[in-house]
Amino acid sequence: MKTTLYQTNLCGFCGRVRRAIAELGLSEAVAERYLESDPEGVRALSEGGGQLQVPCLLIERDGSAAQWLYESADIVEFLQANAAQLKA
Ligand SMILES: N[C@@H](CCC(=O)N[C@@H](CS)C(=O)NCC(=O)O)C(=O)O
Repeated sequence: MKTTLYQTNLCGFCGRVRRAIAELGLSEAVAERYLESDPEGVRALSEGGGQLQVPCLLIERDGSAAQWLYESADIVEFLQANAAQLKA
């Protein structure tokens, strides 16, 4: 499973997810894209996820369609539930 956090620097909801990533020891496991400096990321989020809202966690699993998970609380819950697998 591969995960990528789409975010911006100033968004407080993104900061909440970044803190959870750090607390769970997932900094190496979750890739990050900062949309202020990533126009291709803006396009990918908008077209793939369907909404230009951050934070959004892209979850890619072998053999499954990509999942675009919005809402900081839902992202934190997903990371907590899957931390062991993401670190493996
Ligand atoms: N309830 C959402 C709120 C996210 C949110 O409001 N993000 C802002 C940036 S701080 C945003 O992307 N706004 C653009 C939009 O919603 O279209 C969460 O907890 O993730």
